[in-house]
Amino acid sequence: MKQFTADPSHPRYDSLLKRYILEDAAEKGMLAGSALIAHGRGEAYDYLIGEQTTDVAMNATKHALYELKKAKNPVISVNGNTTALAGEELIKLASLLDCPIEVNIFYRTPKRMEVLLNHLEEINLKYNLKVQILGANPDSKIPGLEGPRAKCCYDGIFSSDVILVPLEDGDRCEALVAMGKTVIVVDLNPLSRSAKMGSITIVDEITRVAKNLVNNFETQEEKLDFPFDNDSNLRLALKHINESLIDLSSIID
Ligand code: PTJ
Repeated sequence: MKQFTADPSHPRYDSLLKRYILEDAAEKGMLAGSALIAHGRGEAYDYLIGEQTTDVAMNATKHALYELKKAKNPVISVNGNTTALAGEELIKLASLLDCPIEVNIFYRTPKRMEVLLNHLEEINLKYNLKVQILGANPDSKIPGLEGPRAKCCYDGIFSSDVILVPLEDGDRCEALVAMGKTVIVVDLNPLSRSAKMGSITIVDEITRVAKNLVNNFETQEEKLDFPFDNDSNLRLALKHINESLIDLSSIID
């Protein structure tokens, strides 16, 4: 893999770095064939959002943290893109929550599973953490789904009451909600089916979200408005995009 040579002063440095990380992950066999297309769609929304964590997203993040901390059996489900972009921070979060991480991918092949599981175990070793990494031996099924994407672990996703599922697909999100779980979605597209199906949708980029969850873990003040209303959360996210577009159009004169 070629070296990443962009200068940190480059205005698109963060975006270039994420692309590089994903290219590298693709070479290692971690990603689905359509992973870069999915990332590109996310990038387009992030551009409209302003490549920042909005107040709306931070509020959803704090609600998510509240639910994860009070859960009996929380779990973090990761796919290829999420593992590549935010594996380190999510392992740290799992360690703080004392919960497992489960590799649960849409386009499941034994080879991809092996590479992703090894990648996460290496992060455990690097930080001297002991997070349980599940996914190698699925022994349960998500009811209502067919095919390999339904496979999951009883001690992880199946028994969880609160699940963090970044970049999830709509069907599986719906099936997890139908199991009675609190489903925390991370998706830059507030119009996606998962965004609409989730219990709490964080409309933000996964690397920023993972950092915010870890950084707010100890310090979070519990001044939150309950109950969390995901429909109004999504409406506010769309309002932010609408307002940014109006601001952006005013500079093209
Ligand atoms: O690793 P696998 O096999 O589980 O496959 C993972 C992908 C992402 C390829 C698969 O789940 C997929 O095709 O997803 P979709 O249906 O394209 O949805 C991905 C959603 O994530 C889109 O709505 C994007 O806007 C959003 N997204 C992409 N990158 C990011 C993101 N949201 C937050 N942070 C990102 N970095």
